[in-house]
Amino acid sequence: MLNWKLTKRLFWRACWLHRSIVLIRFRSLPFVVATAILGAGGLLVAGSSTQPSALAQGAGYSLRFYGNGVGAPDQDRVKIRIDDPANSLPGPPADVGATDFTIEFWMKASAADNTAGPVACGANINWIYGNIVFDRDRYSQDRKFGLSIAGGNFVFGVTGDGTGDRTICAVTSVLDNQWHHIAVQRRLSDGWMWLFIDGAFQSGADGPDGDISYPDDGVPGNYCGGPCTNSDPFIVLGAEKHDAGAEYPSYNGYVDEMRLSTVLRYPTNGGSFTRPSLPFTSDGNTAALYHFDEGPAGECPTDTVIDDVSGASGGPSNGFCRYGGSPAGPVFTTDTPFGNGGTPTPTSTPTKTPTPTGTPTPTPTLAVIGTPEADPLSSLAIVQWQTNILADSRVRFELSNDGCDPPWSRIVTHTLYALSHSVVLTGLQSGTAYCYEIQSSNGVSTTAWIAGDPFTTLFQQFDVYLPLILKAWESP
Ligand SMILES: [Ca+2]
Ligand SMILES: [Ca+2]
Ligand SMILES: [Ca+2]
Ligand SMILES: [Ca+2]
Repeated sequence: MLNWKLTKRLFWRACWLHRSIVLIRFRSLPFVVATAILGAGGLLVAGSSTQPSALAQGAGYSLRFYGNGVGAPDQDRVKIRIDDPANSLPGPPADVGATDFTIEFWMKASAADNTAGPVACGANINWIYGNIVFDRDRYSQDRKFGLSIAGGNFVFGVTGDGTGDRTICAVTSVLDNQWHHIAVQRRLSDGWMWLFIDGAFQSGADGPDGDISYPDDGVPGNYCGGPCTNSDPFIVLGAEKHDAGAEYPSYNGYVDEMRLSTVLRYPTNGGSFTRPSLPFTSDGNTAALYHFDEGPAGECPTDTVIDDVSGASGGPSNGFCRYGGSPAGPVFTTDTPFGNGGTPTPTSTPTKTPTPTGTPTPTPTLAVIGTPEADPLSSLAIVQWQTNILADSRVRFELSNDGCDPPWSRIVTHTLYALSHSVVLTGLQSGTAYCYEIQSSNGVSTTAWIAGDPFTTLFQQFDVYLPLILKAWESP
């Protein structure tokens, strides 16, 4: 009798454990799946708007860089001055970072031409190891940021003013030789960063706080065979600005339609938006706007002006070409995202931008669906819940079972955004009742602490399965 009971219990336990393992394996995917769902949702909303009208603007030009980088120092790039080291006057409007900002542009490139391997994102400056597209670095100084492509994915990095570093990584490869819309935005108040590919939300993180604009009284460091006065106080497109070495590769591909804005143009709640289908226009929140339509096709000789047509007060923040390398770049080309008389690129269903200023698609308020549940073992428990939109995960609980009220002695946080949330509580005592509360937050709102169904840990642990579960949980 005892044996039968034990066998039966083991059987159900084994079933439960297998269920957990399967669930966990699937849960390594939900970020991508959720992004796709949200992206599809955004498309549906957009699909209910009007059909795309004939594109008014001519095809124009884009700029093609060749990624010469350190092989052609201070060449094969566009430079936009954002500060004059000789005085302490404010820089032109393209010197964003003292307010919220959005940086967006179109790009097209191949994997064969951009071979930087993937980087680990997190509290680091690893964006400098990708093929650098947009470089607002400062050599060994704070208040800097930039965008590169590492392992096929865009990487956005920010360093605060003594507040640390953060890089976030996209999950959708862009190196397929098709045009893609890239957008990043950063909130001044708390340093939150967001990254979007073709309107689809990729990742977000609580980045370093504070003003990251180029300091008006900034003094370039003496790291560039002399002071970095020819690189630090510029935005550089298409190259690693300092030519610091082959380990910091440069972007080899096309860029068109770049807009810098002093607001957050896109969703801040993990939602997505319909990618623009027309060249950008300027409005009161536009700091700089480059169509790269100067032309004609062919070389962009050194000192050719790249016009900022934003009309922003204090501007224009014009750039200029630095031509050279082998093959020599940059060159103007007629290959543009809205080229061929206005035929949109074939990579997605053409949809009209929600409004000319790119107002984000409306998204719902963050909420927890249903009641959180816990699956206990003897020394750990898996707490699970759902949210209606992507958000992070947090559980607080009491390690010794002295009640269900604050203060709570333990808190576990998962920063990766998800719709299905699972958090493992460890260090529990067997055969003990526990209470816990959960919370999710997405950078725009935070749910209340919500009490989940209490649980009692088991008396017996099944060690043979536990390493599998724990191992599965360790991989994000
Ligand atoms: Ca200055
Ligand atoms: Ca922060
Ligand atoms: Ca400045
Ligand atoms: Ca253009």
